[in-house]
Amino acid sequence: MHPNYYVELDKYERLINRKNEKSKAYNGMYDRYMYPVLTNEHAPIFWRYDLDEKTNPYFMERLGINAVFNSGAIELDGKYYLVARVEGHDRKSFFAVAESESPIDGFEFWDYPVELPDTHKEEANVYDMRLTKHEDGYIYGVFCSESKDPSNPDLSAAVAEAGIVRTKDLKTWERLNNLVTLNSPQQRNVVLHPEFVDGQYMFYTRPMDSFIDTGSGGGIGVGFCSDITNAVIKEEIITSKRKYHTITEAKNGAGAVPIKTEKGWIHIAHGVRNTAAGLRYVIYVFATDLNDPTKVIAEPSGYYIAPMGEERVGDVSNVVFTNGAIVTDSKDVYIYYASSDTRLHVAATTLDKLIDYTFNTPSDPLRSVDCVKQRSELIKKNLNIIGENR
Ligand code: M1P
Repeated sequence: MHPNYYVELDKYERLINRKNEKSKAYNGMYDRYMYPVLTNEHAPIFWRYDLDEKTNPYFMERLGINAVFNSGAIELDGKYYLVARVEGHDRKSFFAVAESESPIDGFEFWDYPVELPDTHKEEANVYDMRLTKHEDGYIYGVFCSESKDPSNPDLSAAVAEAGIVRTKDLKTWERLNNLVTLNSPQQRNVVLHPEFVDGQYMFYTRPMDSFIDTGSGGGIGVGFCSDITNAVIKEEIITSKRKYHTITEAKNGAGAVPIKTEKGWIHIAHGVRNTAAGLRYVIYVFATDLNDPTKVIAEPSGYYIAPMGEERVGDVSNVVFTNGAIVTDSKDVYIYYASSDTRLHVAATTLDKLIDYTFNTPSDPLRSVDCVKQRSELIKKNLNIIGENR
């Protein structure tokens, strides 16, 4: 064993054992935590270094980890599990399970990353798994399966599809056929709804004309299929539409698996707009009807989480993105969100607060003049309250 191993191990153990603390930033909607729950430094040393002094005399990192971010999340038997997107120095992403007794800190990766069955030989990259505990008894992982576009000579032309795996224990994964959407050439940010709808599996989709641009894809859609092992969606119905001059103008996409509440399904999704400095990704919330999950019944104005402070900078700056949240039996909600495609954070709230935010925050009036009216009404009401309390 190389002696430097113990130096690095000490740093790693201090990182894993560091207690997280609530950040002082306040908005009443959720608490941010000061430290990321997963970073590239959370990758075990034995994933990165060859510990053998003979073959690695200088104790060099041989297979470095560049980033750990967008993570599916699930609670099983009182423990918290994150299935994170881990990206090597070689740019390829893979999935790895990190486990903790606590939702806010102490996450440690299992010894080995997830070894997906190699059934899709054209696939070059996989990322952003959403974990759905489905009422059929399986835990499904739906993720982006990315391949080189064989019909386009451009070296960076790629095709994004939704890959599907299922498991009961996060250890053994059965790979199913990739989702087929007959009317959309590409898909990313696909999420499986946890319940059957009229006896069918329901997916949230995000139709796209090409790898980056949604183009004619109008927003987050839903589609149905009866056979999950050979999932084919014939028709997508667009539910949360992209809108001009809002946080979703350029793109949006489903995030965490929707949360069932007595008032509706709450979705924690992402919206993208273009700026002179490039795309800006924020997290937003909307709700759909319990009896008709294709119908949006509430959509608070603007963003729920935007990149803040150090979160603003990373490999893809000005991005926050979520693909996992956990609701505990005591109705606490933990939202795992990544910043700038680099590291993973947690924000904590309660189901009551999330419901209040979703159903009592005003919606976007879409025009400055109406936004001023909306704000002036709030100011007037508040000035009266302040006056009464003088
Ligand atoms: O780089 C920001 C995000 O970009 C993609 O999201 P979307 O498909 O909405 O553009 C995803 O690749 C995601 O992984 C990434 O965080």
